[in-house]
Amino acid sequence: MSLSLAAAPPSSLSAWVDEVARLTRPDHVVWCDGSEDEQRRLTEQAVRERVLIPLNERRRPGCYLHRSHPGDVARTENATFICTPNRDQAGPTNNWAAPEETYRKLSQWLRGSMRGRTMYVVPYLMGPEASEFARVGVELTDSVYVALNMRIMTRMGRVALDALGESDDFNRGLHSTLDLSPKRRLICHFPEDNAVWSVGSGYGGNALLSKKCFALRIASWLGRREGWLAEHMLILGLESPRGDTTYVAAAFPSACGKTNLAMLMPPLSINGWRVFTVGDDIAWLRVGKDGRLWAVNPEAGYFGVAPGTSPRSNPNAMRIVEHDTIFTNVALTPSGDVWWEGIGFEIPTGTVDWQGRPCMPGSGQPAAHPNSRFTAPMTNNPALSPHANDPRGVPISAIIFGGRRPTTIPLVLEAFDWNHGVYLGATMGSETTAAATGKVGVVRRDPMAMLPFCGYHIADYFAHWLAMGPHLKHPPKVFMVNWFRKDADGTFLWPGYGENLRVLEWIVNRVAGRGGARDTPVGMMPSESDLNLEGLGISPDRLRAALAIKRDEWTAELQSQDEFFVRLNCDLPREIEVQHETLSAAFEL
Ligand code: OXD
Ligand code: MN
Repeated sequence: MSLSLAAAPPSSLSAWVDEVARLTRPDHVVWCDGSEDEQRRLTEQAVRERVLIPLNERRRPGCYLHRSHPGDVARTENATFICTPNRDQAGPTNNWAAPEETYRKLSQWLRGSMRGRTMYVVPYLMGPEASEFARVGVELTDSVYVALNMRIMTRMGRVALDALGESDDFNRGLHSTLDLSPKRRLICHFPEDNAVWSVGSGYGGNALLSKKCFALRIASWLGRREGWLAEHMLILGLESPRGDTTYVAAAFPSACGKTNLAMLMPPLSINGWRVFTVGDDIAWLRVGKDGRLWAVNPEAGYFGVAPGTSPRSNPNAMRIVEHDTIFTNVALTPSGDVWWEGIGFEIPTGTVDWQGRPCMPGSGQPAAHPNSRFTAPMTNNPALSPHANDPRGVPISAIIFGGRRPTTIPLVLEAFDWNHGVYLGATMGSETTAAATGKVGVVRRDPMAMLPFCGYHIADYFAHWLAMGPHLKHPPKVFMVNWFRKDADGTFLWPGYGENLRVLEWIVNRVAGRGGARDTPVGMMPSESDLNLEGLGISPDRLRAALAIKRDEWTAELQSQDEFFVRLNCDLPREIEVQHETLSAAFEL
């Protein structure tokens, strides 16, 4: 075993690295320092080993394509476990396994698993340097693809070891791809040990342990213990024509355009507004000394879904992926460029699909995998917020919950108060797509978009949200939005994309105490005249339909919420029940 040390780690870190190396038996152990020189060396090695395919250097400088194992293309929720001393701590929405037994089983799988391989020691910092929010993680991985992605997604290397100093307070992440067999694939979280062991998958959400595993599942546990929140939220700054900026955090389940909203480009018809991205996926939130809620994006890069990304849907993302980007499972054109469904131009003749096979247009097989991705540094973003690296974070004035709902949920509504806002988040849902379930139009409840990411009992999670309220002297206002309501013909009522800024403008006005609203049983809502509709050309009928509250739809909604609560089979906080009862009474149910 050869060892190259770029920095002096604390002895507890070295001892743990040695212990894992004794178990997994790598030929080499490489400590990553995060330098450009190291990135060049690892990239060259990945190209030699055919893990990365270089793209056309003129068209996409510094860009590479990775093709994953065809059976390893997405997060595997059924193989994801929370390992707490007792099952109840994980709650009814998580898979649970006993910690000791799981360590024993995985240790057997891992024995000698890195023979003939290199083990990369990847220290990383989540959150800006010198920030109260920041936490250190160290991932030990036998995948050079993971090491290179981690360098984009986090502040990786020396900076993390410096932040760690002599402390042994860091997330211990152990990752081995084994033979990528789904039969030996497990992603196990040990919240009490601040540890994650992930085996048998090289896919982002399973293998980049900083992201869903540490920054959401483990961090949500730490947040509950320490009085803060780790959320599946984008953060954006909205600069008004007057020059003041309002920061908003927003939670949406997958496939609801979260990255697009985080990078929204104001339409030409709305003058003077600018949107800045702080984060596109994860927010860590704390109560500041001033009684406001402050947030950082713990990540340093974007792991975005490629299909559907186009100059129309997300012009900033198209600029972001022009250089220094790793693409995973997209199609490759004959000129060495990338292509995916919905990119906005025809597929070039001779393109090969995500598995390297000739594309057969008309075969029904997509050229890019539907979950193909780009990994790009946030510094590529032309709309990056100047506060993305601010150790203090940004003050959040509004929290937005949203989902894909063809009926029922209006374009926008505002919660009456914090507790009502928590109820809106707790009852969030989104329509599943045919691709995901085989069934269209089924609403999957996804509280705060955290169903797959909450590292502990979901009822305790609601209680934690409610308990944050009294600590917030100036709580953010809470909103619910729905860009996806349809008419009877199945056509979207609201144009979406950049036009969503009109809804954000109303939200900013409400936060500033300016915008008008009327009370309805479900929350406060704008009238037509409260929204800036200049240059939009939406008919009054369609707008009315987008804002409508229909009793029959809400009767079904409340019943579906009831079914969800029953399925949770747990002690919901009384306050959530009170909100539900109040709403039912308002509809005289
Ligand atoms: C993601 C997800 O990859 O939510 O961000 O699945
Ligand atoms: Mn996500």
